Amino acid sequence: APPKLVTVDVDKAGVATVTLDRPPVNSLNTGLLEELGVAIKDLEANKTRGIILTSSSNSVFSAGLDILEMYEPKKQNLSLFWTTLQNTWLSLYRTSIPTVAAINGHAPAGGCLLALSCEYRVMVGPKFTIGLNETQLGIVAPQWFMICMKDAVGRRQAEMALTAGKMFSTQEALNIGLIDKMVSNKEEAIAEAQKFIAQFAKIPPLARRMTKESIRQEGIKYMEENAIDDLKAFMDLVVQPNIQKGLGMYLEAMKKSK
Ligand code: CO8
Repeated sequence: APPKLVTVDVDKAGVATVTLDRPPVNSLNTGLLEELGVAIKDLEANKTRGIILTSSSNSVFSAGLDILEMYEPKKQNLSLFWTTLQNTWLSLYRTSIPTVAAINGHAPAGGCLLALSCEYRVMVGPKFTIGLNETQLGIVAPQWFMICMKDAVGRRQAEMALTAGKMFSTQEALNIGLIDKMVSNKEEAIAEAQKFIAQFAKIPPLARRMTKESIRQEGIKYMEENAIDDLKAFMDLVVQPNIQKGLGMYLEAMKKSK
């Protein structure tokens, strides 16, 4: 059997720790995204009390989308990749289960998106960075990435963050509300996540679920209504020669920086 890229561990309180486990950097390929989506659906079926999303690495939460899925792709694979990302994102963003990201390493681009899709973010500081850095790569974050950033920090901070493609230090992220809490290690991050989830024990679950669904309706509706157009835009953009060239150079630069 292929290695599991996502592991799920449910504690006695019924809270699941979902760990991204695709060394070295948890880059999000179709396989990992598929497994994450299935894990969320399974946890929903099992009436899990909470989801804590974290990483098996001690320096990277997730390096974002796997650039190898986008570089010189086969059309069919590219379409499956993006559709899987859309579906898994929507599952995470709208799940009735309380969600917390325990961000125990760098979280650029798609890594930041996963964290932003949770209800609460605890990040290990001070040396890690987080942000939607797409413009730095010469690509444009899709609108639903932007909605997630706006959800967390408001339109103005989101505009400044995204146009510059800024990667925030943990302290800077805390200052603008991109993360909710800074801690000094993973254990503390998990403990804070558990505390956040525990508060919902006293909240009627149906009211909680409907409130979450309602307050997140912009993002949910956006995906429900635009998934096909969003897929088409991605497919058209990614195969453009200048984008391909940029991705190739980026891969090369990452190799040379060793
Ligand atoms: N995809 C594929 N491979 C990657 C990625 C990635 N995103 N990130 C790192 N790798 C690879 C490296 O090439 C390297 O490979 P090898 O071992 O073969 O040389 C290996 O992973 C380890 O990487 P590093 O040596 O860089 O590891 P460090 O621990 O030093 O650094 C970081 C970790 C900070 C995560 C660093 O790797 C990094 O900054 N990575 C790039 C992150 C990034 O910019 N991601 C953006 C992806 S794009 C995206 O998520 C959203 C795009 C949406 C719109 C698309 C429209 C076209």
